[in-house]
Amino acid sequence: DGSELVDIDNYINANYKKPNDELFGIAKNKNVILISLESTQSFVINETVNGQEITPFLNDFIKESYYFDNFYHQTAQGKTSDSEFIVENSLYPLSRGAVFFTHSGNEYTATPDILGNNGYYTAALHANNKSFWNRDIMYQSLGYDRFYSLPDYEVTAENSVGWGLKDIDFFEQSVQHLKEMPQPFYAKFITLTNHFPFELDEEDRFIEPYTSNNKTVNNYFPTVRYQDEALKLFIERLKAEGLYDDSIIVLYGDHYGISENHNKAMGEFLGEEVTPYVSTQLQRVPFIIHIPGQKGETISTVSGQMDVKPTILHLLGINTKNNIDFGSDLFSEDKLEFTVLRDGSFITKNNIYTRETCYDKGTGEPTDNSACEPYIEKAKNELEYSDKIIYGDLLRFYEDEEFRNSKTFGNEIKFDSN
Ligand code: GP9
Ligand code: MN
Repeated sequence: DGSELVDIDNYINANYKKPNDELFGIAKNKNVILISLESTQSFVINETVNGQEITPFLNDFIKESYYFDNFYHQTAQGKTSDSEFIVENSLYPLSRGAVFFTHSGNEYTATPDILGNNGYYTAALHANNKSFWNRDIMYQSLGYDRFYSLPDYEVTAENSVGWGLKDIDFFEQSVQHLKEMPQPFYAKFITLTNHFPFELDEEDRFIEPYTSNNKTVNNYFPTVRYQDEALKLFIERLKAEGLYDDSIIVLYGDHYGISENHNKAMGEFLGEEVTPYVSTQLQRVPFIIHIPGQKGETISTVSGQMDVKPTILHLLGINTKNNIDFGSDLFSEDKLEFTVLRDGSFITKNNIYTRETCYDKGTGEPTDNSACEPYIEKAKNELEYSDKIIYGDLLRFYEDEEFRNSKTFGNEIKFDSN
């Protein structure tokens, strides 16, 4: 039965944060263009290599958008697929394996599903084999109407590099698909060129590589720069097609690009040793929301991929009060600054807890455990609750009448002074 879900639901309810009055529904019925930025970490934003900007387009774009500079990826072995899972379900991925493979048959209440019920057409676009990461199966469980995959693109030797179709060509060809979609649409784009080992053709190299003795780290910068160019051209196309003003554009980094194997060269680039503290801070990925007519601002609230689902839904004016979301609306005035990574590390306003050590964010040095102590149990609980949902396929009880009734009962016996 759904009794296990009732406990979890009580926890979720207690953590629910009400939406920001001014922004709730600000983008009602607008299209949503969601873009997954392959291997893009926050440290490249507003940064240079050999004196040249790494992300000139994004550096400008964030000035007219909401930019979250303390936003963490929460992925594990499922990499890109984990990021998709987290972003659209507000659940944690699994600590081993990829939930896209292991639990694709579960019931979910994912963003595409919800938006489909709210009059949206939903599509995922990615120029790779449809079965990669089991996407063709999982996307059905997430509620997608359509998956534009490899056969929907013209892929040749000339327009490919590394893992496949180059980002510029991917976006260019995707505009055609976008134009054919009924509106409002929710369209998710998954980029590819900035993928390990960061291969690039000479003609696509807008900046020179970094110069350390680590090829991976060196080559990362030109592919990030290439992706930035692809984004610039895509936005220009959206403007030309008249789609820009009718859409909110949401970008997020999927996971790290530079693993801990490259700490030495990364330390060289950053000018500081990559300690466990620095390494955790390197798990920040860009999160950007552009809303037509809104000036935007940089927001430094501690946040993670988990928070994307309720944030988007609230902007579209869709209530999330009854959802089983572990994240919360990033615009909510009482958002708790607390983000848990899949390895059990967590980040609060003033501290980072990783490898059983509590760090002070002011100094980056280990500090007394007492500052982290109150959150240790909470972090563990969240991961366990989320795992229970996935292993027990508990969201299948979500629509269940018995669960609904017990839930209503639970709510009614609470005293609410409002
Ligand atoms: C593959 C692409 C890359 O389709 O999403 O996957 P990754 O290796 O980053 O998980
Ligand atoms: Mn990826």
